[in-house]
Amino acid sequence: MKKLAILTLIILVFGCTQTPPPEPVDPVPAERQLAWHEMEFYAFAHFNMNTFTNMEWGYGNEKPEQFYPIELDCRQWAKVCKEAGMKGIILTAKHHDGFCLWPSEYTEHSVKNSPWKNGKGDVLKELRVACDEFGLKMGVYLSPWDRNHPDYGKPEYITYYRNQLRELLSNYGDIFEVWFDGANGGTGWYGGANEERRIDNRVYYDWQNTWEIVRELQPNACMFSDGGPDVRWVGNEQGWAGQTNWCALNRDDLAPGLVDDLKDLQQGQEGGTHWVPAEVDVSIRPGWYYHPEQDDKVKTLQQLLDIYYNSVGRNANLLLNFPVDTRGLIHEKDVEQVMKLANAVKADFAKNLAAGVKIAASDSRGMDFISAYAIDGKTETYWAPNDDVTAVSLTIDFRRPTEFNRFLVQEFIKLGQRVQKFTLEAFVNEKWQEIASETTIGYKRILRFPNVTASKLRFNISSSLACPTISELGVYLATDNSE
Ligand code: FUL
Repeated sequence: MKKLAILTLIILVFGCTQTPPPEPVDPVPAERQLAWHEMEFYAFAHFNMNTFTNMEWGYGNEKPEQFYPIELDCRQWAKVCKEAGMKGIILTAKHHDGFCLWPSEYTEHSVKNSPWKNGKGDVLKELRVACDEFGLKMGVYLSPWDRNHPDYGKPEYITYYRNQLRELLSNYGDIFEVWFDGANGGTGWYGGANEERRIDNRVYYDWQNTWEIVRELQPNACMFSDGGPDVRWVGNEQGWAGQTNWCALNRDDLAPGLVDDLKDLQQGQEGGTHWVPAEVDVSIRPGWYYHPEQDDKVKTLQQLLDIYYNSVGRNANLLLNFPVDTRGLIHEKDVEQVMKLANAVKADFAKNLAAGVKIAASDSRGMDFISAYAIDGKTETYWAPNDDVTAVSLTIDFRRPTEFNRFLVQEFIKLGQRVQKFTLEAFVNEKWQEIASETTIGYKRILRFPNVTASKLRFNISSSLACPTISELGVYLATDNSE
């Protein structure tokens, strides 16, 4: 009875003094972007005319008859991606050479005039069925540059491009991402003109109105380009995001194919106007397209792990490309390597040593934001200190010497990205030792460092745009030993 009275009193006291959540720090992500962040790791499939001509950029004068995969199996792609822990596949529906993997009604330069399935095939449709079977999301790459089309460079081509976009976004179910490439204009076949055509990126595509089509037909899709509007290129194709990486970007200063300072893409812009997170696109082989001579150049496990930690571990999503081969399959060697990566990542994060331990915060804003929420395995709950507290720490007490070499931390990004600087300290031989000093966090940050054995770990946020909001913390002992 007495216990019940005390409990009621506690509930009353805390109930009356309930603290509201922190105010958001703008910019904040849209719902479609929040869903995108959670995908983390998904596949690019470069498969198209170039696969059969052994090219990276076809000129545009290729013949539909050259497209002839004998064992094309989108089910195999989807199975591999699913088993590798990927959440979706983005396919090159049309690359710069203009050949279409679906029977577009606006051109003859498509699968409908190829010998594949006697012109009755549709790769987009097959991919849709395969993605549905394996519970994967599907995305499309529709190259703005088209070296085949006679009207490229003229206003008529924009109508053509938009018609194709409408086809892709109307006939193949839910699309999670639309990829607008930055490579634009130059020499090409252009219906036989064989010339160089330059366009002004800023005005030619009238992007605002092209983007409207995506919003109208697929309101949940994120649009990728050098400068967003929803997801930005990371400024390199080697597989890394900046160690400092803000989701904020002064988006209106950028346009596809027109970026002056790649650093802005690698690191984002603190205080930028819009939420435009980075996506790291990189191929598992040197080329984007399949070249048999690269069969022995598939990235090693160590290279792939570095890519994973330098993308997913640095507040970016990882879009890993498979150059689908001439049979129409993801090559055995690529499958082998991506599975090595998947197994290593799984092993690295098999056991969160911070789950269920004692955790204490130097400040907390109340019952709904206690430090235990940072280690409850749920990203919807978070720890936050009081409003004006921007330097604050969380101490994890393992109660016994514990060995670890990875630290994972996530901000509750619904309220914006806030943390500007943080350090990690380990309590070793009765003394605090700094083991890392870093800048941003964002959706997810993972640190790799040499093995440390400590009884406590202190996570210090030393500066933040407003009080920090931390949704998850993880401490792990990875076996791969990469740093
Ligand atoms: C680049 C393109 O030019 C490459 O061919 C490839 O598609 C890559 C993903 O984007 O800009």
